[in-house]
Amino acid sequence: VSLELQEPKLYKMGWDEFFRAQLSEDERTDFVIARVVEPLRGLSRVACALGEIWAECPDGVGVGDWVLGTPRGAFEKEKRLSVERILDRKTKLSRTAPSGKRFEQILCANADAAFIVVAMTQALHLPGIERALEAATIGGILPAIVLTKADACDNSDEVLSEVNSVAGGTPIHTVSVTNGTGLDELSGYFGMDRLVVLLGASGAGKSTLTNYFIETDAQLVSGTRERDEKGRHTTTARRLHFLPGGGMIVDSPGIRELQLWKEPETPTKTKETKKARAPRRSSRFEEDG
Ligand SMILES: Nc1nc2c(ncn2[C@@H]2O[C@H](COP(=O)(O)OP(=O)(O)OP(=O)(O)O)[C@@H](O)[C@H]2O)c(=O)[nH]1
Ligand SMILES: [Mg+2]
Repeated sequence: VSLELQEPKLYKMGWDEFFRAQLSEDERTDFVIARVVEPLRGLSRVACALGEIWAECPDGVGVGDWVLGTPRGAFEKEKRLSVERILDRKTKLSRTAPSGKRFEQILCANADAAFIVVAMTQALHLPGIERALEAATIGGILPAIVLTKADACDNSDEVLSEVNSVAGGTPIHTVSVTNGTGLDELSGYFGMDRLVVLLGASGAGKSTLTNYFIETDAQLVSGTRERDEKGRHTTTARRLHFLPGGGMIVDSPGIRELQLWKEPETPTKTKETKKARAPRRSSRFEEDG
């Protein structure tokens, strides 16, 4: 399958010169290019010029990754891709996996913007917001803070000024899906086929926002506990969705803890240095549950 034939569809999925430039001459003629929409154990879901298909992906693949593979069997019929390699990432949102110190977990690859989603009705956790901002910035992603459930908040000014104190100039948007307010302001982030990843605690309203933008009820939503407004970890997988008007959104499971990932130091060759163990590959399935 030639690249030229695939590209009109790929551009709508965020394909650009950054990724194109990584392909060799051979890879421009014989391979299928796809974007990972849902990494799963075993086969993952990827979107390509033919639509959404199954793919065998290497370990360490993240939602949003661009991959390159060969069709297995009769491509049209079997619709299965054998992925050969993951293209270099333009941006990366990652953290240290919740259970251990040696895993890098990819929360999203190649996102253009990150919405740090915070419910105005939940107790604010300012250090969490700061860490999310830092993770986005380190990964090369434009962050924005989205304060949700404005309709159910009676101390908006207070919340806004507290969040403002840690925002460091990051844009803050106050929205309500219930009332339909503030949402138009967010549309700009999806323009030009860009990818926005949602990050935030359980119950913050990420899936509700996702459903609003994709104009379906694809993502399950459930109520928060009355006692403390905490969520129930309803979303359990990372999934990329296409907006009807262009652009993409990644809904994520609620984050309990966002520990920044640090690359292990590369060992210098001195007498004392023992052979440093390579870090284990990212566990893409480890979630806060
Ligand atoms: N009043 C009000 N409630 C909202 C709004 N947006 C979401 N909610 C409610 O908040 C609760 C949690 O919403 P979800 O979208 O499931 O939250 P989530 O961030 O996806 O949660 P997890 O999947 O557990 O991480 C649901 O009961 C929603 O109906 C809003 O704008 N106003
Ligand atoms: Mg959810």
